[in-house]
Amino acid sequence: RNGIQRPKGYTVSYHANPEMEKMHFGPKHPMKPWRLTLTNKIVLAYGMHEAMDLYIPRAATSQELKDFHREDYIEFLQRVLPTDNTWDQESGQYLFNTGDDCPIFDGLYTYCSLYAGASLDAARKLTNLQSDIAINWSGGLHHAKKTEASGFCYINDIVLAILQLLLYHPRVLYIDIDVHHGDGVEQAFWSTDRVMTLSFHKYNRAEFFPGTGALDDTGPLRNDSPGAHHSLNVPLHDGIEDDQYIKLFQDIVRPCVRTYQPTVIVLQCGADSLGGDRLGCFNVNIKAHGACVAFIKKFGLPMLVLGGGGYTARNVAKAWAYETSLCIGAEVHPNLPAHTPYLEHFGNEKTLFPKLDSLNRYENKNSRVYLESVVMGIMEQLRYLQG
Ligand code: TV1
Ligand code: CA
Ligand code: ZN
Repeated sequence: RNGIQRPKGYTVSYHANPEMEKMHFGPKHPMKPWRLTLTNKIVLAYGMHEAMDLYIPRAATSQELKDFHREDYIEFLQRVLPTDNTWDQESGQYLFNTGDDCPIFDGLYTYCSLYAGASLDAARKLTNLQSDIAINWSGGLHHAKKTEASGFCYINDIVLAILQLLLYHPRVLYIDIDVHHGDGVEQAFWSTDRVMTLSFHKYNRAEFFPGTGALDDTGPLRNDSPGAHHSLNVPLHDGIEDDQYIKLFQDIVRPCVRTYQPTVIVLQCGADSLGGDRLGCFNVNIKAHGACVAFIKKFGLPMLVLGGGGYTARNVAKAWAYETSLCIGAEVHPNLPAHTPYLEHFGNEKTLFPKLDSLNRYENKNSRVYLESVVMGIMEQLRYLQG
């Protein structure tokens, strides 16, 4: 069907639980789990399922969630109801940082345990050697902390998955192309040299969430701490363009892999770094976003591919479907198959690669000189690791 064949010589697994997709954060909230339905419909319409092992993952157990999160926080998530009063008089705050960004909605705990379960299953497929590339578009929720929710994230499935990988792998490279800084993952592995975190993001301390991830935030300051120089950040301004983004990504990732020599790579593919995203501010097109996935794949290391942000659902779905095709090494027709469900949702853009229209472009504030200085800053950090 559609000429989509299993990749030769390696296995790709795809972890998706349709139960997740029905969840609602609330009417005005930008996070729409429904974008996962749209993604899966495109993946299936192209026949990509023929080329992968499909799994409907189980929910993570509360015990598994406690491998990273504190017990009282997990118990809160398990118990709390949308009708509960979660305002704490003493601190003058909502409990565990829930509220506008991280509302308590119906099925919240199910939602959390499903996306975390999917990332754990995906990580275990890699450590079992049952797959070489494992995909979970419902995961990648990089802001969640040990004891609190943050930025639409409750459970940090990435941290849980990396903890699994660390049982078998000496060095994990985590790469994050979400437009926001991957602060929760960075913080969790701040003091170890067994995980290198690398986030590309829009940075503006005062005006853009979460306000961390400056070029000189690189790990503990004490040079004798193992984690020193193992947190890398690529702070960017509005409007970065395709060719700049691809070159920057390659110029930074290549030396990171050469220097750190990871045995597995975790890639968070947040699609809010695409042009036209409701919360983003870059001018990156789907092909360029996908070029990052294709570039990582070429290293031939086991790879965990996760979702993340992405708030213009039709673009998120196209990007993640295209990136699925890159993982299986299939060429797909640039027009969405005529039998794709919800095709009407894509209006008159039936192509996988819509052109970013000029109304949605941000003025490019990233000069060539600025980007060169960022690459130099990263190279400087890597020099500390060469011993
Ligand atoms: C309810 C309804 C919540 C409408 C939140 C945008 C909303 C935002 C909403 C929103 C919104 C943020 C902050 C301010 C913290 C707050 C999945 C007190 C139109 C990984 C998370 C961004 C990004 C959080 C998550 C950010 C991810 N932006 N409308 N909230 N301060 N929060 O700035 O990295 O993509 O915007
Ligand atoms: Ca990022
Ligand atoms: Zn984001």
